[in-house]
Amino acid sequence: MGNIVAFDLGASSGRALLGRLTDGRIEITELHRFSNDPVQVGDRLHWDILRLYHEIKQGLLIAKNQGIEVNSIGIDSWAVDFGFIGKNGELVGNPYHYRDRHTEDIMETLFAQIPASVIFGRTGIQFLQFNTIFQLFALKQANSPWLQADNRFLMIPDLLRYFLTGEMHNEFSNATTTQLFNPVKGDWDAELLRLLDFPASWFGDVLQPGSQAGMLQASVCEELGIPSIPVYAVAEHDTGSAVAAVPATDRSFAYLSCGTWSLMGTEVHKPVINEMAQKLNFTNEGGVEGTYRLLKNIMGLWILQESRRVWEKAGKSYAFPELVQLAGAAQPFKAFIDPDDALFLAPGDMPSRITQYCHQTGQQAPETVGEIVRCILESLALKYRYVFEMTERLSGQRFNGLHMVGGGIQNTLLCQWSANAIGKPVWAGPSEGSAIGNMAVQWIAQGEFQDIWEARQVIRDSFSIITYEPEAQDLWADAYDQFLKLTGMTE
Ligand code: LFR
Repeated sequence: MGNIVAFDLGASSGRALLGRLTDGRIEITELHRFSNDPVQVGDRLHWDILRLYHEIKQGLLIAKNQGIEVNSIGIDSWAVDFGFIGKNGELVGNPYHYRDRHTEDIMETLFAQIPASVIFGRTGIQFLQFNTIFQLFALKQANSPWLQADNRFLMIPDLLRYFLTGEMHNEFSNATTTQLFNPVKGDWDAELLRLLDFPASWFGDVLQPGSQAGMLQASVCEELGIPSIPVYAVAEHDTGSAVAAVPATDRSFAYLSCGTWSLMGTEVHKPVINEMAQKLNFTNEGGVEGTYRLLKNIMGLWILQESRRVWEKAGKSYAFPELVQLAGAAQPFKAFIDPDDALFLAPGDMPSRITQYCHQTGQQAPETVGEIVRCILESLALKYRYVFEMTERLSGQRFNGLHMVGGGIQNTLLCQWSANAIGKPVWAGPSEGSAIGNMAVQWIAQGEFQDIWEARQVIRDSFSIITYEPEAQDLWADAYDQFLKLTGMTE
């Protein structure tokens, strides 16, 4: 069977995975893995988009040098970020990182102009200060030279696809995360664009996942010495690809895509846009085959990743398994944080911010590395319970367990504690969820699978899924009460 390649770009690393279908099973092989290092320039934080493009080409070269004939490729990445292409076809400026501080405090300024309820009502997207709508608004307020009416707006995978193919398209799953797309109309929201004074000419046609979005252009083929191949628009928002790969059997299922972010929710066929969804700040992000992800962002392993970076800078390097081991040995339930407190969004010294949070909430702060990691992981698991129950309430469903996908499932302690916290089984796997979902959409487009449900069946048969049964439920139920009290969350 043909070979396809999924490029999956995460906030700290990217990979090129080769996918093959043999005897009804998916086999994946890593061709290339590279770091994705955000670059701070003065006060601003950027993505190194040209480096990412270089690494994508490296991935194609590696395949060629291994004698692999690639039939098609797809790219997925984090959402919301973008660049502009100028009239001369060139990139205008270096895309900003969504954790850049330029959108701090911007939400209220925008709401004074357009009420939050209008924006939510037209888009169904949760409010996060880094959503594209707020980034563009901040750029406009700063008179950014990017915002010429004849420039074209492309999101990160759109940009990379454009460099490869020379064609400019916006992909659907990512477009919905801008908070400028109207899921009911199925197009950019003309009224919001008018209210914001954003030219409609920035935004192009929106391709559904599974559409062919061009072929490798001649200059790329010449440079790499490879034949031209199709480039597919997949679910280019990595969370969209991850959820496409959830190996559920039940059509009503809850998932947690676990990585730098923890994205928890369920799949729905119609966006849920009502007062409760806005109050609980749930989102409706576009997915594959007309589905939507009714979900909520939880800060995720970011807090741990940043803590590790701080310890490393201080000369103490820890591997993740070592951190998990230290957490396992530390005293349970010593302190709790709300991982989604605004304190934890921007890069920085998380251990100090955890101390600050604990002091503000009258708790004794964790001190040792093990205690700090334990505090982060326990608080995440408890926050999962909170959001799991909200998802049930909002969607009117009861779930009999939780599917966890993504690199975070290598943290077995977190998987076990998640099961303990929600009091239901966790089914963990596959860990390369986004890349596999990216492949699934390419295979559906090529007629290898009939639809996403057939793909999910094959994913279930191809990868090992580990079940974690809940343990120590009474202790975790008590901890949950304390967590709610100390973090000020109400049910
Ligand atoms: C996860 C993710 C989330 C999105 C965040 C920022 O990688 O794509 O879904 O909210 O990154 O783009």
